[in-house]
Amino acid sequence: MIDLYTWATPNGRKVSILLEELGLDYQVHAVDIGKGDQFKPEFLAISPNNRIPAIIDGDLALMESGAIMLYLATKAGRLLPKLSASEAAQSIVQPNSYWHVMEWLMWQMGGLGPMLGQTHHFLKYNQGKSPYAEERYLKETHRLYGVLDKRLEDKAYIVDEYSIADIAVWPWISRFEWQTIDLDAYPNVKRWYCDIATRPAVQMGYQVPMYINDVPMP
Ligand SMILES: N[C@@H](CCC(=O)N[C@@H](CS)C(=O)NCC(=O)O)C(=O)O
Repeated sequence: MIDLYTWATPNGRKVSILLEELGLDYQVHAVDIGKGDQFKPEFLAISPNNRIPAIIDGDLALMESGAIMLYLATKAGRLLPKLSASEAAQSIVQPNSYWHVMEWLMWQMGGLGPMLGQTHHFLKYNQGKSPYAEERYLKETHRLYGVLDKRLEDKAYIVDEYSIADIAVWPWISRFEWQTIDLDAYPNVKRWYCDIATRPAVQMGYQVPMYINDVPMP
């Protein structure tokens, strides 16, 4: 049984959706980041950066959603392409889809998530306080949507088959309304988003640790 420490945010939903997709047993611990639960010593012992999500699996405590996703997909042997046994044994690196899943997971962790997080901060929660920041992050948000739209031009999923790359990106796009994004301007993102939204595991994982709203649909 995996313990999941989470809240109803894109980073939290990345992990709950993945756990649902993998069919792994887990129990949920709600960490109310609005009330400061993330600063409690018992949570800091698991997640020293005072951020959700975090998991405990046996002796292993993990923070950082990207690391958690890699761990869970590796443990289950699904949603992350495998390096061949000979590659792993000989430390040979070949240009296969494993590396492209890594590439887009890192894109989400280092770019999409942090930038859209700033867009939420300035455009949704602090509108009018910093026109410069609003303009900067909205422009960056459109740039990132453009990059994703181009990537999805000739693909059903971000890398060949449905993978943790899609699951990492999708919950951030689910906040398109917060970001003042009209998905009609990004038709490939819209098609991909709507397709993934219909998955039962996505519908379930979105509602962890509690129901806030239905999955937003354009
Ligand atoms: N890089 C981290 C970011 C996690 C993160 O920013 N979590 C937010 C919620 S989405 C949080 O816990 N915020 C609490 C705080 O800012 O104190 C990850 O991907 O896990």
